[in-house]
Amino acid sequence: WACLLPAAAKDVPIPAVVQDHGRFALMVDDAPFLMLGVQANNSSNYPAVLPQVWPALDQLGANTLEMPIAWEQIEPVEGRFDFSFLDALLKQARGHKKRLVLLWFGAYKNTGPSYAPQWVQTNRDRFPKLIDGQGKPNGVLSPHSPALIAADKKAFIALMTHLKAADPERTVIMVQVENETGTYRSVRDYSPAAEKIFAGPVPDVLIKGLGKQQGDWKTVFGKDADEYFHAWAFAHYVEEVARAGKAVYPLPMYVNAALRDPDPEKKVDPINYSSGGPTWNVLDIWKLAAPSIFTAAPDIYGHGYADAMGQIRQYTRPNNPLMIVEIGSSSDFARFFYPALGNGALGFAPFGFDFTGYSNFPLGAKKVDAASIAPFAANFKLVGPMMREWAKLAFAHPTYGVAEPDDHAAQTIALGKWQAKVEYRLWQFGFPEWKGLFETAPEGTENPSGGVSLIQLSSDELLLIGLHARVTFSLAAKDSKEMVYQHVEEGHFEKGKWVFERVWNGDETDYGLNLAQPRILRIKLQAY
Ligand code: N0T
Repeated sequence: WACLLPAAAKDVPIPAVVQDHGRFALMVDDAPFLMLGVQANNSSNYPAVLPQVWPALDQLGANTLEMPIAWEQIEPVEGRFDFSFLDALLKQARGHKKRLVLLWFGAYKNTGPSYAPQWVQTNRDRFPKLIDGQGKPNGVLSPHSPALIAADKKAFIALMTHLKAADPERTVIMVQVENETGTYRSVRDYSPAAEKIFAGPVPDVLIKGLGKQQGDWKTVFGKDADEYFHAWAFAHYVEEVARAGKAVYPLPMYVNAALRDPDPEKKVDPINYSSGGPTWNVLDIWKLAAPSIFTAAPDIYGHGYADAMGQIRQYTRPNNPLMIVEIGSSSDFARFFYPALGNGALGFAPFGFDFTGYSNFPLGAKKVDAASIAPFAANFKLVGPMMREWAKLAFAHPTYGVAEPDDHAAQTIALGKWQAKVEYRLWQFGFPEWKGLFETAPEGTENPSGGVSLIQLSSDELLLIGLHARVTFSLAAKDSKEMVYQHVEEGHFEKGKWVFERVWNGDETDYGLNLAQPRILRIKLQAY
C-alpha cells in the first residue's frame, strides 16, 4: 500500500544553484528557474498586510515574492519562537502560486539593529555597539561579539528548522542572510575587542586566497586595512549564521549589498558608504570568508545608466552570479531587466511594489500604482510564460543584453560572425538617414525605456526579446559576403516548445527588427 501514500517530502528536490560552462542556474523543482520577483516594503511582513501584497505581484506578472522575516517577530522573548507569520505567508504564497525568498532581518538591517528584538537592542553589555573612529558608539552592533553571533545563529537555526518542516513543497527557494550589512560613518569597529583582533594576524584563508605574506592587518593591507578588516568581520559573521542554517536546511543563501560607486577610478572613502558590506571592491574577501553564500547581490538605486550598468558589471563574476534582488521601482530602472538577463541574471526584483501605501521615492517611484507598475509588468509578462525555457536556454548558451543609454545612443552587440546594432527612438518604418521621416520621435520615448536580450542558440540562430528598440543584424567582417534572414519568426513558448505564429518580412524586416511592443523573435541568419 506504500504506493498509495502521498509522495514523501524528500521527493521534491531542494532548490540549488548550479554552475556549468561558466554559467549559473537556479534549480527549482529540478529545472532552471528565472526569478521574476518583487520585494515587499520593509513593514509588509504581517498577516494583516498580505492582502495588499499579492495583487501587486499579479499586476506585475511576478512569480516570486521577497519578504522579510524579522528576528524581533520570531523571537520577541529570548528562546520563545513564533512562526505564525511565516506559516501564513507559506500558505498564502501557495494559494497565489508564488515562490518566496525569505529575507532574514537579523542583527543587521541597512547596517542597523532595528529588526533585532528589544532584548538584543537594549542589552549593551551583552551585545556591544560598534565604536567609531572618534571613540563613540555608532549604533551598529559590533560584528565581533561572539554573544551576538550565537544569538543570531540560534534564531536563524530555529527559522530554518521550522521552514524545513513546514515547506516540503519548497515554496521558499532562497534565503537572504541579513540585509545590507556594513557601517555608515565609521570604516570599522574601533572597540577594544576589535582593536585586539586588528593588531593580530590576518586569517590564513585570506593570506592564501589573496596571495599575501603573513602579518597583521595594517602590514598586509596598508591603507585598505580598516575596510578589509570590517569586510572580514561581517563576512565571517554572515558565514557563521548561514552555515548553521544550511546545516539544518541547505537552501541557497545570498547577501545583498548597499553599493559604492561602481567606477574603480573614483577613489571613494569608505566613510561615505556602507563600509564592510559586500561592496564590489571587497568581494574577494567576502568570497573567501563566506563560502556558504553563493552570491552577493547589488541593490541598485543609483539613477542613471552609468551607475546601474557599472553595478551589473561589478556583480557579474565567474564566482558571483548576477542576481538583482532590489532595484528602484521608478520607470527608469525597468530597462535594466534586459542587460540583467544578458548577463545571466538568476532573478530581477524591483523593490516596494505592494499596495500598503508606502513608497521609497526618491529612490523609487513616487506612487505604487498601475502607471508605475506598467513598465516592469511589460518585461515580466513578456518573459513570464517562457521563464523556464529562458532559464534553461540561458544556462546552455551565451547570452547578451543591453539597455537604452541616457543619451539614447546606439549600441553594437558582438555575436561572433555577426553583430547586432541596437537603436532607439526610431519609428518602425524607414532609415534614420531619411531625415524627413525622423524629425519627430515616437511619443513616450523621451525617457530611456528600451532594451534587448539575446540568447545565441547556435552561431547563426538567436532568440531575441525586447522592447522600444530597433535591432539590425549584419556580418561582423567586412568581406564580400552579404547577410540574409533565413527566417525571422515571431512566436512564443508553450510547454517547453516554440510555437510559431508568423514570419516577419517586408516592412517588418526592411528597416531592422522594430520592437515597438514587447516581442519574442527567433532569428536565423545566413551569409551568402
Ligand atoms: C534598501 C531599501 C530598503 C543612490 C531602501 C537602500 C531595503 C534596503 N536600502 O528602500 O530599506 O530593505 O535593502 C539603501 C540605498 C542608499 C541610497 C542610495 C542612493
